[in-house]
Amino acid sequence: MAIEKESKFMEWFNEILQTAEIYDYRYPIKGMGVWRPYGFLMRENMLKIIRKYLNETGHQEVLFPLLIPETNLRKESEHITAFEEEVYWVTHGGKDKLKIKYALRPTSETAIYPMYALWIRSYKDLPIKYYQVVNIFRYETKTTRPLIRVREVTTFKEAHTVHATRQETEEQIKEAVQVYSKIFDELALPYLVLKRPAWDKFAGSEYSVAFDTIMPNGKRLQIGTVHFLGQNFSKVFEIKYLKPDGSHEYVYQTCYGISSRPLAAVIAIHSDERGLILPPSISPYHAVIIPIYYKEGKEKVLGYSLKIKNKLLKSGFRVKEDFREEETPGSKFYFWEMKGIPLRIEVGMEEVNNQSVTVVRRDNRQKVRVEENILVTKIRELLDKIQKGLKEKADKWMQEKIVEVHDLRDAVEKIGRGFVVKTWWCGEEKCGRDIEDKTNAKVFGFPFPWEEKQKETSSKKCILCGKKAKFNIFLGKSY
Ligand code: P5A
Ligand code: ZN
Repeated sequence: MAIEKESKFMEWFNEILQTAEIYDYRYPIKGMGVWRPYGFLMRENMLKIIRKYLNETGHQEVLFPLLIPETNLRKESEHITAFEEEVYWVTHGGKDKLKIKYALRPTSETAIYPMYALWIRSYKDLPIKYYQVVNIFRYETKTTRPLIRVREVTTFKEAHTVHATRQETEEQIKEAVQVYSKIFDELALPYLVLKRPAWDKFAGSEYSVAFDTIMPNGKRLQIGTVHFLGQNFSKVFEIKYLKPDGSHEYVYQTCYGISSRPLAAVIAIHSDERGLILPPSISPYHAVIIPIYYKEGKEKVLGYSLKIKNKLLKSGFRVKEDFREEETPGSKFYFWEMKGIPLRIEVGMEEVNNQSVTVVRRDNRQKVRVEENILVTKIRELLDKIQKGLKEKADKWMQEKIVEVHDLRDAVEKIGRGFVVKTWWCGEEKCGRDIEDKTNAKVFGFPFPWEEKQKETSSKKCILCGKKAKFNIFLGKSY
């Protein structure tokens, strides 16, 4: 790649999306882009991982309409106040002006909850753990960026759960955090799990927990959020249930969501100067087979390449062969390295004669000769190593991006140099907001769950007012 990733991150990012043919952002509506086949496969693989972890914890998939009547969207006041400026409205059906205009869902609470009110009658109907995978629309006012801040989020995975008690709902938050942790681990992403400060919670929630990662330029990217809604929505949508004792109570709710952002983070964090490095978990192909031959060996080399391919396909690997005649092996190496395929399998006459292949890792470019009789085991082992190696490297990288500071000037200086700072805060909202103003940065929040992580705080002081600290916070620039 011609552009340097850390210093000119956004340019680098735009270039890689184009060159690797992932997502084309030149669609003639701002904030909307096109998934190309290669990106589509990455998106599919990510979706499979998310569905796997949601399904195995008892979440069930549903599908609601795209349009929400204005009257419903307006019911929860905090929610509509926050989303008002971001809603796309459908005002006409053909030539007819609609009596009640419809919103293109900016998120689906107000689409789903009126139906929950119809479905939920008694405690026997609870809990409900539904999710859907849909596109949502937000007329974002901040600078839009491909995959990171779009106006059409094309693969929004949103879960909406309903519970009988506050206690059970708190447990659900923990389950969601666990599920999301597993998902991001499998994407080999480094992340912080933080409870957001009150002034930055999801509109309509009691509190929000967010997963944050750090991009190569030092900016925080929120890659997923989990919200405790309490009874805020159930009270306005009249979602009540009959308790075993015969009385009625409003239900408690949570919701949580993931967009295309984790994919942006995967692309950004693991790649190097040669292009993408994809974790095997979401790479469109685990391995690409490249034949190397001169005129005489062609048939034998191609035949053996196909044999290897079929063997790997049968064992469940995603494999592609590149038999293009018009390209040299060298240019194919270069091409698939840029595309980030974890393993390159080279097959030449020597390999044919020795019933073996040569395998090259994308992450560290190590080359090994692998006998055909142990091919499947060896490929699995190499992919595991790459997967784990990427996660470890990324975790370490992120830790190095976080530095501890104890005074405001130091914080400003470190943030200016592309770091995220770890510091302490008294817990007063006014103080927190002043910290944001004075550092021209955002308070990301404090570690979740808080109770288990506050030991080291007792001896610390608030970075602004100097009073006894209550929270260890993270602070930095943000998308
Ligand atoms: C949770 C799911 C919600 O909308 N309702 C249903 C809740 N939460 S959220 O925080 O507003 O969004 C969830 C995640 O989506 C990402 N995200 C976006 N990604 C790309 N472009 C956007 N315009 C955009 N808006 C939100 C964030 O990662 C967020 O965590
Ligand atoms: Zn303070």
